[in-house]
Amino acid sequence: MQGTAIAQPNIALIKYWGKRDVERNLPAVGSISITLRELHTRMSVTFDEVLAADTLTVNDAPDDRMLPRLSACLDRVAGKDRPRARILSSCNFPIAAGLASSASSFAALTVAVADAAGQSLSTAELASLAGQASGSAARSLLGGFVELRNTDDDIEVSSLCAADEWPLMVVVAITEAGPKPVGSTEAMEISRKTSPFFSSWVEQQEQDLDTARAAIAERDFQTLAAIAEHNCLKMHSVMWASRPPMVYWNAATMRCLQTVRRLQGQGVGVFFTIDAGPQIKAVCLPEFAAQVEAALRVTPGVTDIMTTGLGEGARLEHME
Ligand code: 2P0
Repeated sequence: MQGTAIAQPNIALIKYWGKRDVERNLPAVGSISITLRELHTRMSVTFDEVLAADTLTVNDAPDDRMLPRLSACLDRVAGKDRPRARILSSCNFPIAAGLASSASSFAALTVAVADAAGQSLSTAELASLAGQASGSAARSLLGGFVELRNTDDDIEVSSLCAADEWPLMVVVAITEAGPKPVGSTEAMEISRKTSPFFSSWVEQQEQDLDTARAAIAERDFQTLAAIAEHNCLKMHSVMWASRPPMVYWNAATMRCLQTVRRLQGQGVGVFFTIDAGPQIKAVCLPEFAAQVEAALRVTPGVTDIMTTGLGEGARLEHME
């Protein structure tokens, strides 16, 4: 009746933006991500027949905001007539600020609730369930480089390369820790319905996935850097051209981007990516991590820095 799991967020190098089926939360496009190591979310689920309703505690404080989405995830895994549950969540990084907190939360929750319900599910089953809760969550089930593909009527995830087979580093520059103005779920629908670039975005995605997949197989950093930056800027162009426009960047985001460009000009192996928030993620070869971190730390507007390697997928944590 109890399960605890831990999962790390992932950062997409080839992005998921847009849905082909809103009801089932199926993505319009495939995506490729890296799972991080140092940032994590722990989710603990305890079913209790005595409880009248699900409860949620986030970082030791009662917090109902995410409860409807978490309860729906519990229903999908354990059935609607399940006992109510006490959910404890802890997270060591800012929530809902474009750092993929929903990915690690729903990956950990799906694994934890399956265990609490006494179910032994395959990665395919977990991916389908986690993906219905949050599209990017299915990718956090696996470690290292992960591809999410659309199948005929669902999604599937696979590992392209383990974390230790290409140990890239990621420097996350925080420019604003507050929650984002428009959540990704709503923003994606606005883009699909209004952006004149949305159809080209979807059409070109297979080509970007092919390029990135081959670059990862060959450990070709420059090719991966070029396609990841291109794909990221295309996604933001889709958002900027939406009505209303969605601009997640702030002035410091742009300054960080210029810092990365300057480093690249000096021969540093680094590239940027930006999600639905103002933070910059600078992905780099391990030998340049200290230099990238130092340069971003002194970039005006950067309030915090987190440097992390690549990590493993979601897993159960057994209590002593
Ligand atoms: C990604 N993002 O691939 C992209 C890039 C944000 C920008 O996946 O609606 O929170 O819950 O399926 O997973 C954020 O979207 O969206 C996301 P839902 P999710 O990482």
